[in-house]
Amino acid sequence: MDYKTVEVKEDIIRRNDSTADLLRAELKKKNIFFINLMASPGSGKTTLLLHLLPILKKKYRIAVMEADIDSEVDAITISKQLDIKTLQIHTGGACHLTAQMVEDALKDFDLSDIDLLILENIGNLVCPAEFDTGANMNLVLLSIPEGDDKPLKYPLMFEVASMVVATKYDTREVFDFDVEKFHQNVRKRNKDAEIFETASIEGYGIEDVAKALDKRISNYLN
Ligand SMILES: Nc1nc2c(ncn2[C@@H]2O[C@H](COP(=O)(O)OP(=O)(O)OP(=O)(O)O)[C@@H](O)[C@H]2O)c(=O)[nH]1
Ligand SMILES: [Mg+2]
Repeated sequence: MDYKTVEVKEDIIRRNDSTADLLRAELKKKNIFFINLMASPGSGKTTLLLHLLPILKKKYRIAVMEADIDSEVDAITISKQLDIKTLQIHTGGACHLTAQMVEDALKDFDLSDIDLLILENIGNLVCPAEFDTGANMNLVLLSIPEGDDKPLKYPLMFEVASMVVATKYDTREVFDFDVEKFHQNVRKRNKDAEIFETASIEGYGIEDVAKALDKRISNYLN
């Protein structure tokens, strides 16, 4: 049979990059700092936000976009517990968000009184890393139960990170997590990313993450 194969991935990613650049410029005009939060399913993204945002909320007006394949669970949790403006995005099966999907979602969102926009991306350690969402930084989490070797096995996620935060630090002994090895493995993928350890429920390390984020946000905003 006669057939043809067409490589489309590179073009999709190139087009996404230019949409992301335009979106970043639009948000800059509105004086909004945009954080893309990425990690595996159940790694503690929402729980970290629940403990981190009350600190950042003292200084910044925050909105959260929750991206999931389905359900409103995380959006309801954030808006109820933190009284923060929240938007739920459904991808209908897709395992990542493109910049276009973010831009489309933001059309229905009033950003006029917002300084800080946070996207909790779909729980996935692979696909979301491939797509620039238009964010100013990628905040990547790795939960202790996943293991200290994950930066070696899922390189791109750790390469695109500005900050890497280990979560569920309270479980490190049960899961035999080697913190030094974790740092070394992140460094193999990324020379510059700031690295933190947190246990959200106990509040461990949260102030340090908030301080580091505050520095980046305040440097960016007018
Ligand atoms: N022991 C411990 N458990 C935690 C910690 N942070 C989160 N968890 C638990 O981990 C589970 C998943 O947490 P979520 O915050 O829902 O994780 P998520 O990454 O937002 O999950 P998805 O949005 O479904 O991908 C919950 O049962 C949390 O209570 C922590 O610091 N320590
Ligand atoms: Mg969540």
